[in-house]
Amino acid sequence: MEYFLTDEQKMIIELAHKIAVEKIAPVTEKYDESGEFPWDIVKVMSDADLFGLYIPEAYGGMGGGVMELVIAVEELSRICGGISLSLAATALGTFPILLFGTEEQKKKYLPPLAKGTKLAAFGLTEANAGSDASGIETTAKKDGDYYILNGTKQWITNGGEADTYTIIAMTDKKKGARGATAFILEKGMPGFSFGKKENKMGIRASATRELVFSDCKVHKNQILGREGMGFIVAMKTLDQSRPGVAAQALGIAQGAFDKAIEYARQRVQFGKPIISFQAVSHMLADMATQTEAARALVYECSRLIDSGAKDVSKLSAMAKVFASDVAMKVTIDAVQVFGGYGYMKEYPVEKMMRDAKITQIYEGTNQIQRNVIAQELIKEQASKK
Ligand code: COS
Repeated sequence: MEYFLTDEQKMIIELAHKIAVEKIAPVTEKYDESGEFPWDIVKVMSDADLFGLYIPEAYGGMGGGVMELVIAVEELSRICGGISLSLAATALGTFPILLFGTEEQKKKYLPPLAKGTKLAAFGLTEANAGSDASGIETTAKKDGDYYILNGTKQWITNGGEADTYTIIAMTDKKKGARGATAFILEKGMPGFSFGKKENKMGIRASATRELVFSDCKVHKNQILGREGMGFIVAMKTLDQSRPGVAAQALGIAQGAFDKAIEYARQRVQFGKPIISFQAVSHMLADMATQTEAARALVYECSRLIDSGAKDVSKLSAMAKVFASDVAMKVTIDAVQVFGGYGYMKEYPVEKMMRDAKITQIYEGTNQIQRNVIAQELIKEQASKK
């Protein structure tokens, strides 16, 4: 399909493709097995300026937007949805600073994130607060010009590897969602430590850890936005970052389809390549159609965000829910096309199926995305009366 990409965007895709094929493909299995963090590939991506794609030039970035980020994440995810996450999760941790940071905060934190010499992470989720994000229990108690943070964040992508963290904590529990505040924290601050690295089903090249705050003293200058604005910071951040998850899912789907069609052309049964059987070719037709539809939605949503549109929650949730459901379906079907071989670790599609699953869960489960979409539809109807 023709998406009227600019020459610059086509170059980003070419560059990300080259990195994915030449640098990432040879090591995906290694990192999937070991679960180590792929710092060598992060270095390659940072040397190619991929970390700066969506960050303004004034802060050391390339001056693009969500669309530039999304096409790079998609291309990298075609080969490895775990390694590409070092970039997408850094964007998730960077958006709050881009959206709500003061000039001083932006000047301090964005340049190393744009260069990829430092990574970022976003700390909202807790053991008892996943979908119910306003139920967080981490507290930030005011103490003069400082806040004292106590609590534990769970399942934080890039946790322990990142240097810069946006953390949402309760400054006034009584106020519910309006009592949360967002802070920028740095690795190495006294009272800020990390829990064990999680052993996951998929995206195993990505680091997921707890963040533990034990009387961690943070200056009020580290607040993003204002005290009490943390929930809005989180929600606006997720509106911007969900297309990144969608792009990761889209890339995984495309990668699985690429492998499945190649295999279906080569695999001979009953004297013919299996692609010549309608049962298989119709599966491939559906996989290609669904992936293309996901791409159209993800690109449209990214462009809407980049146009400066204020209300992007609905489309952002639609892109995330659709692309991730497509990724799950397409990767399951890719395993099916491969048959018994698809179930074996020597072939790439079982990893893609494991990697796809998380895209239906994180940055808001797909059930929550449907709630967001439904809420927006109700609002639209009400405004028509
Ligand atoms: N932009 C701006 N404001 C928003 C917003 C958005 N996208 N979404 C909600 N808000 C505002 C609401 O307008 C409301 O403001 P008021 O207090 O002024 O009325 C406030 O935030 C609270 O919203 P709401 O009442 O809808 O909050 P709920 O506690 O019911 O939660 C959901 C809403 C479920 C949508 C939210 O908790 C959520 O997104 N959960 C999933 C969290 C998630 O994605 N976790 C993954 C973590 S990152 S890997």
